[in-house]
Formats: sequence, C-alpha cells, structure tokens
Amino acid sequence: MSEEKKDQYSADSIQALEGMEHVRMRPSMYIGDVGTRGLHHLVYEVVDNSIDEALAGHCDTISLVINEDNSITTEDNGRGIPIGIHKKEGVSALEVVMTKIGAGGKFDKDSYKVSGGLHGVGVSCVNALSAHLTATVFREGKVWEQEYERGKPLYPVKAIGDSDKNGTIVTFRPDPTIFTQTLEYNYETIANRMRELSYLNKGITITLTDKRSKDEKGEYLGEVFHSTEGLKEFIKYLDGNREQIITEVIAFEGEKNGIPVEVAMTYNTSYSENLHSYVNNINTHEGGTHLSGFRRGLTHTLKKYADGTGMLDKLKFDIAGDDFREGLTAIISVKVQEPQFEGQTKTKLGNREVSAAVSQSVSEMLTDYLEEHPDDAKTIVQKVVLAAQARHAAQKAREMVQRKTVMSIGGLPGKLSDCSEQDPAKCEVFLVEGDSAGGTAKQGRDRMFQAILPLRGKILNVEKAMQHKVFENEEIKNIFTALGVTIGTEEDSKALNLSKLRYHKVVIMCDADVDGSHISTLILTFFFRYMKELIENGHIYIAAPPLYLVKKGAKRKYAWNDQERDEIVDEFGGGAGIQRYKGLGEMNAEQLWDTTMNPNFRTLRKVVIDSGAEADRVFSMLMGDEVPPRREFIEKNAVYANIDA
Ligand code: 0RA
Repeated sequence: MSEEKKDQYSADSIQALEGMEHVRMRPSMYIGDVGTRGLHHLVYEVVDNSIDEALAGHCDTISLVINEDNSITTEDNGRGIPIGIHKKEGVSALEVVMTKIGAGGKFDKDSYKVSGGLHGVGVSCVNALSAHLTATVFREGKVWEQEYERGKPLYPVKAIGDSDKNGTIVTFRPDPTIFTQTLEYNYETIANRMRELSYLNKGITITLTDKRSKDEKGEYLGEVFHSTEGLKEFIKYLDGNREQIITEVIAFEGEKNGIPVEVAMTYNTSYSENLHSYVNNINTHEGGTHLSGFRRGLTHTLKKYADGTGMLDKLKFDIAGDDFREGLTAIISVKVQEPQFEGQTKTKLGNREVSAAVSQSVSEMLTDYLEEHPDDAKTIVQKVVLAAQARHAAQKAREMVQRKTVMSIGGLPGKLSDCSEQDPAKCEVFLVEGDSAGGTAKQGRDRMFQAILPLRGKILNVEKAMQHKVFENEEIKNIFTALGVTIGTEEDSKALNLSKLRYHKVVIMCDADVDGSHISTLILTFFFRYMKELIENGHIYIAAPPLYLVKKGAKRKYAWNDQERDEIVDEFGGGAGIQRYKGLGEMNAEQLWDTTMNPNFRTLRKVVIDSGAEADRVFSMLMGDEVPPRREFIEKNAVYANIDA
C-alpha cells in the first residue's frame, strides 16, 4: 500500500480490514464450515438482510438468481443500504456495512431487527469470502455502486445513474481459494430454504431463478414463493401426504410479553411426532425454551380438557407427555431480540422468558379450538388414549432392546462381524443388504477397523409401524445393539444415548438399483425417525458402488455414471467391453474393497439434513400411504430408474 493511499484509511478502517482478514483466515468460525453448507450460508446471510428490511416493513419482494457461473444475485425493494458518509468512519455507510464485521445493525438500533442468520455475521462476512462482489443501491434518487475483491473495495462508492426506486442488489462470487470443496450451488437446497422463509414470513414474495438450467420451453428453472397464511400453510404443505384427523389447522399468532409468537398444529393418523421450531427464522433443531413451552402448554391444556370429559377414567395407567404428541405436526416460530443459543450446534434457545410466552399462547389457542370443535376434541383425546396404550406395550419391547445392549459382552448380534479396533472414532460399520453381499463385504473389508452387519431384505417401514412393532423388529434390534445405542431415560422415553456408540462411521451399502435405493431409503427413514442425532452428528454415510466395469485386454476401469463410462470407453478405444453391475453380489471381495470400501479410493456420501421440515415431508411422502405423490417424486428424481430402463 502506498503512503498516499494509507493516509485515506482511519485507524478504525484498518481495524475493519483486520476483521475481514480474520474472516478469511478462520471462515468456519463465521459460517460453520467451508463445504457445501458454508457455501449456501453465504446466500442465506444476504437474504436475511433483505428479510430484515421486510420485517421492518420496508420491503415485500426479494429476487434471488443463481447465475450461470454459480455466482449469486439478490435484489430487494427495501430502503437500500445507507450511502451517506458514516460519521465515525469517514466513508460511505455502504462501505462500512460491506467491510466492517458486525456493522450491519448498528445504524438504527430501534429497528425491528431480529433476523440475521445462524451466526448473525452480516453481509460483510459474505464480502470477505467472495472473490468478487458488487453492491448496487437505489436510494435518494440515484443508483450507487461499489465493487470489492476478497472484501476490499476497488473504488469509493460512486453514483452511476438516476433512479426513483429504492432497494439493494448484491452479486457475489464465492472465493475458490476458500471454498475448495465445491463452488456449485444446489437448487433444491436453496429452494427449500426460500420456501421455508416464505412460510415463516408471510406476505413476502421470493422469486428464485436458476440460470444454469432451462426447461423444454427454454425457460429458466425457478419458483416463486409466497404465503398468505404463513404457518397454517406450512403445516398443510408438510402434512400434505398424511391423513388428517381434525378439520382445521389450529393456529395462533400474536405477541405475548413483548415476544412475537406464532404456532400452528394439526393431528394426523401417523405415529410420529413432528415438531419444527424456529427462532428469528432459524431452525432450532435442538429445541429449547420455546419448544418446552409449547409442550407444556399442549399437555396441560389437553389433559385438563380430557379430564373434564371423563374419557380418561377407565385408563389404568398415567398419560405421559409423549402420548399427547403422537401424530402431531406443529411449527413454533418466535422472534427474540437477543436470543441466547446453546447446545452442541448452537441451535437450542436458552432465553427463559420465552417458555411462558409460548405456553400461554398454546393454552389460549387450544382451549378456544377445543371448545369450538367438540368433535375434533374428542378425536384428539381418543388418539391420546390409544397412544398411551401403545406406549405401554412399547415400553416392554424397548426394555428388551435396552437389556440386550447392556450385556455388551456376548450380547452383540450373531450376524455382526465386528472389527478388532476398540476406539469407536476409528471404527466403521457397514450395513449391507442381504447375506450374500454381506459375505463378500466380510471377505473384502479391513477387519482391523471395519465391521459388517448384514440386514435381511427390506427392513421394516417405520413410517407406517407403531413404536412397539419397531422395537420388536429383529433387524432393528440388531442395529441398536450393534451400534451400542440405547434409548429412553427417566424423563424422556425417546432420548438417545450415544455415549456408547461403537462406530463413528455407519455406512449404508446397498445395490445401485431401484431395490437398493428403496432399501437405503427404508434404513434412512429408520435413522431419521429413531436416531436423528446420529445423522445430525455426521455419523451416517451412504456407500457408492460403481455401476460399470470397462475392460480392454489387461486394462480395467470403473465408472460411477454413464458419462464416466463413455469417457473410459473413448480412452480405451475400440473393442472395450462393458460390464454393468446389477448388484453388490456381482463384485468379488477384492473389487468391492477397491471401489467401495477402501478409504483411499471410495466415495462416501455423508447424509445431512438441510431442512428438518423438508426431510420430514419427503419421508412421509416416500414411506407413507399415498401413492401418487410418491410416484411423482420418484419420476422427478429418477436417477436409478434410468439405469434400469
Ligand atoms: C443498514 C441500515 C439499514 C438498512 C440496511 C443496512 C440494509 C442492508 C441490506 C442488505 C441487503 N438489503 C439490505 N437493505 C438494507 C437501515 C436503512 C435506513 O435507515 O434507511
């Protein structure tokens, strides 16, 4: 930096630069990771700023474009980032917002700013992690612009034209030296988050356009998200494939003790409980005070009502909290000015005062609903009684699972071929479809750290089974015991105990065909419904066996898709033979090790949950009763179907 230029920077802006440098040095501290999650986080961070403008009542339209080069453009019709000279910094406020970590909200303390992303780091952080960013502001009759490279301004903010509109456009290209794993945006991931945001903030229109792909008509892939009913509509979307047992979605929206609270809920015929909670638009998957407030309000109100009807009189045992939530789908969304996030992934709300606000809201809305809908009220209480009876039956089955796990020596399933390593962090277990593939895997593995658990055919569809059937199922008991996972504590019958987890990698290994993917989905459904933390903690993986072996003379190469196969055929020249693997069973032990099990060459796909709500919806659709939506989904996502065609 020349002496002359240096003088233009005040001490504070030098500090700002240092802040930006820190973001680049330790990006994970700000955006969680630098993998695909962190990459998508950049988008959410910018959109959150526009949502804040909307929550403050200044913006109703947000447009989001995935450009051809995987850069992102967002545009909103908010007030526009202020462009006047910032008193303390001596440069345009726009430059301060874009280059000073944590500057975002400092301008108007009174604004209704509650959004701000999981880490709440602001748009400057996105700027620091972008190879290039352009900020365009429409404000005070003019169009203003500034560009940055790796967070550093290329020139001072300048006016580039006249305009009578207000708003902000941000285009950024993530820095390839930071995001070394992938720079490719996933349309579905972004679409799911935008859909969620539109339900959580009704009235806002969010348009998403993907300029990387066109449909048959030559139009870009895209969607418009807009919700007039908010959470009520979210519930209908989530539960669209489940059979409802009450006539309306029960909903509450209002402010309690100064805390904005929104709740919507319904009951369906399933046996699972689907609660999704949000604080400032962030999915709090570890729950917290808002969720416990919801549970308390629900239990208290339903119990009081049921007691009044005399329907519980014949029951020989106590009703537990769980019983009130079987077949319940609910969303709780609160806005908290200064949220305290706790827990392993900092997604557990700690603020004490929120609990009572939610519990009171739930009591009010539910009491009204039960009074106005006596038939629904009766249906709900009947469901609760049935759940209590089933729980009683399940308790015994569950105790069996636990007892078996406790006797660890000699208590492991007979079908498990264990590894010799004792440190779980170094151990892997492969869940393999069928005894024959299990046999091959057993021969092919490195027995030092790889264990094999063969599963017989199609495991139980837990989406349709009552809990006690799940715990009585032989294959599922084997999974629990092999993994060393127990469930149930005094307070919470469904709490998982992962402290004795015997393998840190659990790998689902199935055939690469329609049946195999069905079995993978069944196993995943089980993990999602009964061992979600295992997924959340990054322990679940899916193996990727190759689809083809291309041979010519002594040359052999594997291909994982049609394109790779064609490339290898080209490389080998004329006369190459292609073997299509119909299943794991067609590979010998050595081939299976080389392609699918050897850590140095294999590809494992880690299972992650982008959106708990969306995952819930997809599993209920794939594994539930309704056939047409399932067929539609499979046709849309027919990766395996093509292979068999
Ligand atoms: C700082 C202060 C104000 C608005 C914003 C930032 C703002 C940031 C972004 C990012 C994307 N779109 C945005 N829109 C606004 C308050 C502005 C005022 O008081 O007029």
